[in-house]
Amino acid sequence: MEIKKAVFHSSSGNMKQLPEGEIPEFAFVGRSNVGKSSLINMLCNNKSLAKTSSTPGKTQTINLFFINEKWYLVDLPGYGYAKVNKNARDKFQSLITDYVSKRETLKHVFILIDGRIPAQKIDMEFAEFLVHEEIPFSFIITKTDKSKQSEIGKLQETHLQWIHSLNGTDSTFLQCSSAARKGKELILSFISDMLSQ
Ligand SMILES: Nc1nc2c(ncn2[C@@H]2O[C@H](COP(=O)(O)OP(=O)(O)OP(=O)(O)O)[C@@H](O)[C@H]2O)c(=O)[nH]1
Ligand SMILES: [Mg+2]
Repeated sequence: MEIKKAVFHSSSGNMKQLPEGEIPEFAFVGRSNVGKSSLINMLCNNKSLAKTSSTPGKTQTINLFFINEKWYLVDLPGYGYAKVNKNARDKFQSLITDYVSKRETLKHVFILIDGRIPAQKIDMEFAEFLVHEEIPFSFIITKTDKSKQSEIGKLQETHLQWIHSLNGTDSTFLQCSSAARKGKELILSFISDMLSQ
């Protein structure tokens, strides 16, 4: 699939502001600074479509981008910067948990994982939350320009084992580098397959 048209649609601070309708949505979630907004820009060939920043916490709302006049790519705020030690669900802002658990047009969640650092408990806890809520998801390892394939392999294996221990199934892992413009075709063909199901 090629993205021929990508247009900013809306920015919502709560669920009520989201558009009604049947248009399918694909969302990017992950810790702040993992590269969610940069990946949207890379996929859409537009450096300034989603706002990015080296300071964590740039995206604060649910941002919808209308792709090829058929589906939405959804940029969410990051999780994991509030260092509270509550139960897993409370660690994620309610805007994110409400969106992923209640949004009926959400087809698939991509959990973005920073390829430069070891597996983080918070990402696994978020995956656990999605398993519990029965929301389909897969992983995208980001910033692969900054790490060795052997390290990425280890990171993937740790997450695979975790998911397997949670629900007895495997999970899909994709990789990308927005800086090196890698992973675009694979991610778009993955979404395209889901759209045609
Ligand atoms: N080296 C490298 N840096 C990247 C890549 N993708 C994003 N970055 C950098 O990482 C920082 C954060 O990127 P964002 O796309 O704003 O991250 P985000 O996940 O949207 O962050 P929040 O909106 O704060 O949750 C920026 O300084 C980007 O330039 C990548 O593939 N490689
Ligand atoms: Mg962002």
